[in-house]
Amino acid sequence: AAALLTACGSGTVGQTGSGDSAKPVGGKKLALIPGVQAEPFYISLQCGAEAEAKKLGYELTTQAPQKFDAPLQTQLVNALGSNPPAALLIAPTDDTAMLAPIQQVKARGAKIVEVDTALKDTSVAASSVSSDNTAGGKLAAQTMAKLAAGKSGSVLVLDTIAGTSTTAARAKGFEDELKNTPNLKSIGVQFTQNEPDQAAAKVTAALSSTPDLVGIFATNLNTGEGAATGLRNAGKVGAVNLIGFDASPSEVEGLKNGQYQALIAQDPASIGTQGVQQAVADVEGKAVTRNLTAQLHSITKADMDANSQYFYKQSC
Ligand code: T6T
Repeated sequence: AAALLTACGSGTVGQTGSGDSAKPVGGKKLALIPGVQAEPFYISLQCGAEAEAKKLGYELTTQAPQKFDAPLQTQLVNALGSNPPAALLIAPTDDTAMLAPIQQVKARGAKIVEVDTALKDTSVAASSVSSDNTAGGKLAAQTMAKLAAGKSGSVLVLDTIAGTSTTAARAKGFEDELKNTPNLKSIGVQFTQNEPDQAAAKVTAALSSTPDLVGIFATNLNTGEGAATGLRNAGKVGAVNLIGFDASPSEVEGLKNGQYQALIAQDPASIGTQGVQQAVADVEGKAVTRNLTAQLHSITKADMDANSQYFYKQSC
């Protein structure tokens, strides 16, 4: 009930055009169900999706769970009911648990497009649009190696919740690539349940168990925020290199004041735009591309002004 609900009217709600007898399921309605509400990555994605839907003459309605949580997201998917939209754009919060509810919507006739995260079962969605998250993890490892500048030490990886396809791919890409830098050794991937407090506690524990800790890779916004808190509490800001994923206003502020040494920014608006394009193509019986990616950018304090176009939005 507390989910965020916004609609972008196109003036064509429920219509398929005059004289159009073959009305597809859901008319010109699209539904977007992001991973979590009131969060700059998904807000920016929604902004891109809404603008594109409007351009193409579709109505896009967004409902997001209060937390990045499969049971909460399942309720929203189930609430689409027996009259689903023409297409559902969704960021599955769990690569397995979200399979059954999404399949049910598909069985009722809605086209399925994954935005950001994806299901393990690749047969459900017509199209998946995301960052190349494995490449993002690699980019973070290469940036970590550059920042270490030959210094030896240990590195901690903070993941979110097991079953999150995006952050899992980032962590794996990072660990695989780090093997090419023999002076840096990963002490492993730790899960934080996407809670900043848990990320902070993991950092506090790692600092005391691993005196040679020289770097942390935080695989998303909340893990980064928590890691920054952990380093601040221990007086280790700047002494341990922190690389975050995403470019929320608070992360950008953290980059500016030295809490992060680098951010890997995604292009969420482009994921939303491309997601709607694929959904509409599928609804209209046109060719659909199974996998599409959006650009990633490694940003440091030195080049942040030149990269401000990649910073996420709090509202459209
Ligand atoms: O990093 C993004 C998103 O790509 C990921 O799937 C979940 O976390 C974020 O939404 C950031 O909080």
